[in-house]
Amino acid sequence: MLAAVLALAPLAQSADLRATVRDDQGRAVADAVVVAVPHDAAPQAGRSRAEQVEQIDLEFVPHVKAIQTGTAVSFPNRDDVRHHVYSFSPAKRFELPLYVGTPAQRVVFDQPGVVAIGCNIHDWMVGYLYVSPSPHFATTGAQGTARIAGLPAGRYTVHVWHPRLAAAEETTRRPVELGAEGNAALEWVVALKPETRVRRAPVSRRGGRY
Ligand SMILES: [Cu+2]
Repeated sequence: MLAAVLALAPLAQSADLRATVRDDQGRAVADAVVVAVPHDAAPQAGRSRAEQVEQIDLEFVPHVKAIQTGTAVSFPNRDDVRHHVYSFSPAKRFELPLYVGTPAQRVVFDQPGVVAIGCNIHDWMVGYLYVSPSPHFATTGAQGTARIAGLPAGRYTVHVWHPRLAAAEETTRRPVELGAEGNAALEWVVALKPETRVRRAPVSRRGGRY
């Protein structure tokens, strides 16, 4: 009986989830990953499109990137100095020895978790890959907002990660049900640890040793 009624109802095919992340001073938080984990659906196959983390002006671009588990990522060097990209993170240890241009080797991130990446030459270069089993994620921009588009109707747990998150990621969990009402909006206020990046050395972009 109930199933018949549901079958006749105009079901929303998909919804958008809009997320806003602020710190405890009320400032917009950029580079926060927002992940929606469906309660029912089994994880879908990885996104086929190629992903990349560039090195531009001696920084990783983007600083934080979310990918689905199983995604291959390339690390193109857009600078005219050499980089030596590596990670010691348990979710993925890898090393791309000194290179210019785009290394032929793409790195497959086959374990969920956070992978911190660095450069052996430029100590201040730090980036993060957030490897998510769920295909539904987005990263906040300068305004502290992110939009996860095209979520199938259903129940989700949504959580937030940021490199400087003071509390455990689990504390950000929020349940949300997306149904015929369509789009939803969620807001987080998170405490962030102070920035502790290594100070950038005065390296010339041109004529450098590497
Ligand atoms: Cu470098």
